[in-house]
Amino acid sequence: MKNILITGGAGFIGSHVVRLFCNRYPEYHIFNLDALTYAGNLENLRDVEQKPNYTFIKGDICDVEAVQEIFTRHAIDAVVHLAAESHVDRSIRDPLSFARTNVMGTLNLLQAARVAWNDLTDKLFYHVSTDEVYGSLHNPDEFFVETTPYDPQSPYSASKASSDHFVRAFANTFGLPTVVSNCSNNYGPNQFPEKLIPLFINNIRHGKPLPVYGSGDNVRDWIYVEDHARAIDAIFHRGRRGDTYNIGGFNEWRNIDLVRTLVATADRLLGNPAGHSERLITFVADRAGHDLRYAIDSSKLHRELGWQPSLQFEEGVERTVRWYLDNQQWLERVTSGEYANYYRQMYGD
Ligand code: NAD
Ligand code: TDX
Repeated sequence: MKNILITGGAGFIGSHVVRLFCNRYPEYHIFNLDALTYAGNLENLRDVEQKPNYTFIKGDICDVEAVQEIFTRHAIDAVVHLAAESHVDRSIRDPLSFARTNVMGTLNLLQAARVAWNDLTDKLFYHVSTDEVYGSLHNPDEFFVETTPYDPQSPYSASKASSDHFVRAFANTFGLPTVVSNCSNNYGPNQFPEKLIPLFINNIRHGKPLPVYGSGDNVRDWIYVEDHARAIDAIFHRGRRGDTYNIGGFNEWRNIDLVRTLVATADRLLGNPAGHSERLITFVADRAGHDLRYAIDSSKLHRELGWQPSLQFEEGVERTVRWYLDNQQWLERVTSGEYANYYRQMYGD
C-alpha cells in the first residue's frame, strides 16, 4: 500500500491522472488535494469518487499547516504535483496570483515533504511542468530538449520555471527524491473552455466569433491528455530520480490550421454544410509577448521508458470535438458565473 498525494486532481490533466492511478493501482490510496478554483471541477471525477482507494481533500497548496497535516495524518509516500494557475492570458492580467500558487505553493509542498520524510526510501516528489519554460522557438529545425536553457517569456511560464528551479534545488540541497516532466499543449475532454480548443468548439456550437490572436501563425505541439497521463505513470514508476523528461507528441500545428480543422470537424459532427462556421474565424489583437513556436523532442522518454503517443491527431480531435458536443451541460455549468465575467472582460459580449 502506498499513499499518494495528487495536487490539482480536479483540474483538466489532474482528473485524468487521478482516474488512471485509481483504476490501475488499487494498492495505492490517492489523496486529491485541490482548492477548487474556477478551473477545478469535481464533476470531472464522478466515476472515481466512490472508489475505496480515493479521497478528496479541499485545500490550498499554499496553506502551510493544512499541507503539513496532510503529510503526517495520511503518511504520504509520494506526490504528483499538478495544482497551478495554468492560463497564460490570466497570468498577463494577474501575475501575482501565479507567483503565489505556482511558486509559493510548490515551495510549501516541497518543504512539507522534506519535513515529513525522515526516511527517503521509496519517496518521490513528482513535479508536472510545461514546455513554456524553455521560451519561444524561431528556427524551424529546433526542438526543446531536456538540456535547453530556460528562457520563460510570460508571467505564467516564469512562475513555472521558478517552481522547477525550487524542485531541483531541493533535490540538490536536501537530497529530496524528485522528478520533473515538461509537457507540450494538452487537449481532450474536461479542459476548461478558456483554452483554445474547448473555447473554440463551444463558440462554434453557439455561432460566436473564434478570436484568433495575431496572424494565427503561432505554432503549438499538441498531445492528447490521456497520453500525458500515461507518460506521467511511466515516469512516476520508472523515471530516473533527479532527472527531467520532456513529453510531447511530435505534432505541431499552426493555430490557424488547427482552427480550420476544428471548424471542419465540428461542422461535420453538427450536420452543418462544409465550411459553414469558417465565417466565425476572426483575427483579433495579439496576446502580449505571444510565444511564436513550441516544439518538444520527447525521444528521451521514448528511448528510456518506451512511451509513445497512442493516438493520431485526427482521431484525437474527432474524439475531443464529439466529447464537448455531447457534454453541453458540463460546458454550460463551467462557463456560468465567474467565467462569464472573465469572458466579457477578455473578448467583450
Ligand atoms: P487546470 O487549470 O485545468 O487545473 C488546475 C487545478 O489546480 C484546478 O483543479 C485548480 O482548482 C487547482 N488549483 C489551483 N490553485 C490551487 C491551489 N492554490 N491549491 C490547490 N489547488 C489549486 O490546469 P491543467 O491544464 O490541468 O494543468 C495541470 C498542470 O499541468 C499545471 O501544473 C500546468 O502548469 C501543467 N501543464 C499543463 C499543460 C496544458 O496544456 N494544460 C501542459 C503542460 C503542463
Ligand atoms: O482565444 C484564443 N485565441 C488564440 O489565438 C486563445 C485562448 C488562444 N489563442 C492562441 C494562443 C496560443 O498560441 O492559441 C494557442 C493556444 O493557446 P492556449 O490554449 O491558451 O494555450 P498556451 O498559451 O499555448 O498554453 C498552454 O500550453 C502549455 C496551457 O494553457 C499551459 O498551461 C501549458 O503549460
